[in-house]
Amino acid sequence: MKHRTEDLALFGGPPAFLHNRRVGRPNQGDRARFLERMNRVLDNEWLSNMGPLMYEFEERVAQLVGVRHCVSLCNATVALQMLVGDATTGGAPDDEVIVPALTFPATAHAVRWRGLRPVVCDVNPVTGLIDPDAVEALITPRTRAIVGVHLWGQPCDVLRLEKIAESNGLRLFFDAAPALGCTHGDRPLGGFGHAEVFSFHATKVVNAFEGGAIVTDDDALAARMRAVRNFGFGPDGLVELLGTNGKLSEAAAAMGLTSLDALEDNIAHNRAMYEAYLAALSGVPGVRVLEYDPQHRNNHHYMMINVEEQGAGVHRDLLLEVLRAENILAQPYFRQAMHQLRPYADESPAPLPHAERLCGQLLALPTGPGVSTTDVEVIGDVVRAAVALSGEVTARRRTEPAGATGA
Ligand code: T4K
Repeated sequence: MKHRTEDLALFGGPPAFLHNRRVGRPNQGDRARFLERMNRVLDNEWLSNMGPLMYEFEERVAQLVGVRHCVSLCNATVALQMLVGDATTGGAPDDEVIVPALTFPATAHAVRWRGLRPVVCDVNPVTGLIDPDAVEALITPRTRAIVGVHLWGQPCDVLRLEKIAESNGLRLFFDAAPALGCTHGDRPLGGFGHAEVFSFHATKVVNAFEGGAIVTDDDALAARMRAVRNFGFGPDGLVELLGTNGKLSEAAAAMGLTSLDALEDNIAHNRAMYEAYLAALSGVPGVRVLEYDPQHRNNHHYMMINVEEQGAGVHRDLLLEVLRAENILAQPYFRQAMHQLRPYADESPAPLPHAERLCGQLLALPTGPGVSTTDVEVIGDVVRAAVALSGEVTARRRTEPAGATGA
């Protein structure tokens, strides 16, 4: 336990870890299985363009989620672009798509990338999920679609959003990038709205180096998405739609399958780390582990805390600095709300107070296979020390410029 500011690595003390503990360390699964799959890929001499491993990956994901179709893609951003484009075919450039303010920039960018207007919506002050009342208030005759985000694997208010979309004749998609293996009640996320999108980025609970998928029960939508991902080629080999190149390579599918094999073990490990963090951070003033509705299953891939400066005495960003100096590579997800991002700053001048506040308070702590319960105890001790010494830490950071301490 660090008792004085001098003990903190930020002020010259020895770091808590020699090798970093970080958010987003890839879940690679069994390396021998991956190499065996890669050997098959190389032996097949079929590296991309709808190969056998890609189809196997799609089948496995569709089965896991309980939907008829999984259209695998090169990443989730392209998946969102494809869905938004499909929802607004034949529309006008000022067509609107409602997106939450608290998400990764990809959600809003996908809308703008298709030349449409993302209308940014405030979120629930506790969960950070898109607020259905705020969604309703933003619907105009130009609204074409709503994109909810299952932030940190928590389900959006899917049933309410489905009703809102249906009664207003809107398309409803869910950005489920962080939410594979999560549920709403007993139903896996992936089966709600018109379609949902998963990310299989290196940092996600299932990693395919880079990858994504659209999952849906809509046969016609799935057929269009299969064409769009392949330059618009239809089953007869003729271009029938405006397409892109969104294909998932065989190497990505090999990693995706191997990582998928380990999904349940990873979720069990993450849950154990989550419980360990609850204990390690219990009673630290101003620091709260985000708690989830027990009716739904979370994959606990993101280990989120809320740092309230007033109670903790230290701002989230300074706590982040303290942790990073200790080789604890936490991540401030997210630093800015969507309407604060430069490309959108002119469009939605109204403040969105809940999202803005959460952007200054949320922090993702390391979890996943590279983190043990002992590590969690050490991380908990550093957080506890930073809060206990907050007055001095804040004062020293103000007077001692970065670098002067060797940090
Ligand atoms: N919608 C939502 C809600 C999303 O969260 C995301 C992606 C998307 C859509 C778009 O999905 P994709 O188009 O990417 O499929 C990371 C990921 O790049 C991004 O995919 C993810 N969300 C986001 C939440 O996290 P950064 O900017 O934080 O990445 P970076 O490079 O800072 O790395 C994060 C941590 O992961 C670090 O601690 C380092 C570690 N890391 C990273 C990589 C790439 C590794 O240990 N190994 C690695 O290979 O965005």
